[in-house]
Amino acid sequence: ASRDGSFGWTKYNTLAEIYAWLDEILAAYPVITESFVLGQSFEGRTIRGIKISYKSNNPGVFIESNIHAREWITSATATWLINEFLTSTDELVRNLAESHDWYIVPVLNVDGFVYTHEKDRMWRKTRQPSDISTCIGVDPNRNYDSHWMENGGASSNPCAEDYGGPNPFSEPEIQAMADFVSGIKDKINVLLAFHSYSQLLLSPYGHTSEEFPPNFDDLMDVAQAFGDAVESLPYGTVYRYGSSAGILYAASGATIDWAYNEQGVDIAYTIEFRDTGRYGFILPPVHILPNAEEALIGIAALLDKCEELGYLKL
Ligand code: 0X9
Ligand code: ZN
Repeated sequence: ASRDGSFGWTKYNTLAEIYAWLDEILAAYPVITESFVLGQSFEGRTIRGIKISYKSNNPGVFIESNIHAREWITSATATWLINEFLTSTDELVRNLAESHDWYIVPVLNVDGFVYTHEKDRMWRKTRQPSDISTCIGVDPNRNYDSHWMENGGASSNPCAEDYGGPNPFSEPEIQAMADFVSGIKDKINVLLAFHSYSQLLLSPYGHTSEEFPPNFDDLMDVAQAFGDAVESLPYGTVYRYGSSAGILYAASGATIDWAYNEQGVDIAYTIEFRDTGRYGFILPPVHILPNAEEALIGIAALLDKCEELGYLKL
């Protein structure tokens, strides 16, 4: 089956389909791409990623996707981006693809993702049982050891959707992510965490709205570049931006805050994709291509602004 025929981004794919497609891509572009493994999930699945690198000494961009199981638009978008970076003949895309090293994990919460396909479409968390409750799973985006459980940014109730876990890194998926990213942190200039929905670009901090990160003005300039670029497309889609705790709600122990605070990644955002609530997590597949195109154009503008502000130095 041709990649375009079987994986045309007209439907949402299962983990098995995504991994089979990844293998085809890796086989088709053996020089440019490299497979990597973050580790194993609680249920024993492999958490896979792909590195795309056209030349040495490029700034690094890490994309984490589908940490929340039900946010299917994120892995659909991440896989489309991988395909564009490898196959597009558009000048803007070629330049974007070839002037950065890309580390892309299409599905981080693999157990939860499979569960959304097989049992409960609205599942969010991991699938590890609790010692103190019959409720299952931890919110993986509350499980990092940066301001873990602070300021009401996560729940200590195992039945809550934002349960932070019994301790930081209780979830093997998050421990694996932390181990991998900390091992290459000097190569990572920008980290983007894909989520849905609400059309937002969220910067650190998540744990408090009382304080702002040292380079907050730059983070907002970069976010505005993303927003302006997306809005200029024919769809006219509007993204709002601000700090996570400032414009959304307190969320402590999230990926971007850990990357920013503990790993020295100075540019880190949570991107909440389409829509603004009409369909929410159950976004019809007809949105995949326009959402992905917005992500591409937005990320291109975001990285241009990062370059201009001096954030892509090696
Ligand atoms: O609550 C979350 O984890 C994210 N929203 S979602 O609807 N996709 O669950 C927002 C997290 C943003 N906060 C930080 N990154 N700190
Ligand atoms: Zn999410």
